[in-house]
Amino acid sequence: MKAEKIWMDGSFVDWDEAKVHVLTHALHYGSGIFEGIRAYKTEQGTAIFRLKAHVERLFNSAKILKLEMSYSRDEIFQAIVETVRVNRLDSCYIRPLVFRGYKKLGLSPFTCPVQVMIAAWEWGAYLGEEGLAKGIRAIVSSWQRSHVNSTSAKAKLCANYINSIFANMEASELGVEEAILLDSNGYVAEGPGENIFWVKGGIIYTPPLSAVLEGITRDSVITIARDMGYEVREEFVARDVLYIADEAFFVGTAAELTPIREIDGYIIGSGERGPISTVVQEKLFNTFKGKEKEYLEWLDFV
Ligand code: PPE
Repeated sequence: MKAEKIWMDGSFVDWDEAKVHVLTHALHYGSGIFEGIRAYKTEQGTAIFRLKAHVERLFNSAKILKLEMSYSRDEIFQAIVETVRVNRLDSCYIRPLVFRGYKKLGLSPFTCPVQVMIAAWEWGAYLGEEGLAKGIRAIVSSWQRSHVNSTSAKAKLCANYINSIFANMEASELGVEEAILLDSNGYVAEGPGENIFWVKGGIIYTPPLSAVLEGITRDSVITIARDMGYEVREEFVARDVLYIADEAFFVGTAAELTPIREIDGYIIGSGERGPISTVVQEKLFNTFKGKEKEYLEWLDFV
């Protein structure tokens, strides 16, 4: 994973020179927020998917963590576009990060400067090409999502991802590709870096937005599925509902739409990518590539 330049605090620096001090506040306490965005190669050139929504969420996350941004939404939007352009990337993943830098250690963050960086690089299928086509295996993690009074799920906080990392390590040590986390009430919440959907009797379900990140892919999938005529419901359910679902899938910027074929050893549906997952995935992937006219407004061309 490498590209040429990284945008750091207002200017481009060489990839290998984008460095911070070891006493950076965020390195010790996770006091940062980030975004994950993808750009895709389309017939009309490289396009960034739902950039406005990602910039909006970045600013909301910054507000929740009280990180004063010295750039406007428009400046960050332009800097992200420029980062893709200067690196001459077509399909890529983009990672903006806003964090407390180095000045004085100790929990109180306010004396530490707010730093901003934007990197972009080529990143293929998050859970493997085969996973996109055939589905992956998952477990329900013994780690649960943090209670809404323990952290903010609305903010894409660096520190939140420790919870995700525990779940990820557990899944990989058990030999499956991904974990599913329950919320503090025991209901299905999301993956470590994905929202989750399942299908039962032709209806598509996903958990409500409470302890889960308000995913932009989640929103896109709900919109696309409803436009296709499917009913989409938001419901709190226990893990056993997943075991008897007809289909299940993860969605996220990195994971795109990845079917889940097995959960805790239970085969989901027919054990392969289900029919509704297949058509929604196809529509979503065509949308990314600018092939769906009705969703062209979601693309910003580089
Ligand atoms: N939940 C979580 C916890 C999450 O981190 C993501 C994105 C989502 C849901 C889906 O949100 P959206 O990308 O807006 O559809 N996870 C990012 C980081 C993954 C990583 O490994 O790093 C991502 O997909 O970019």
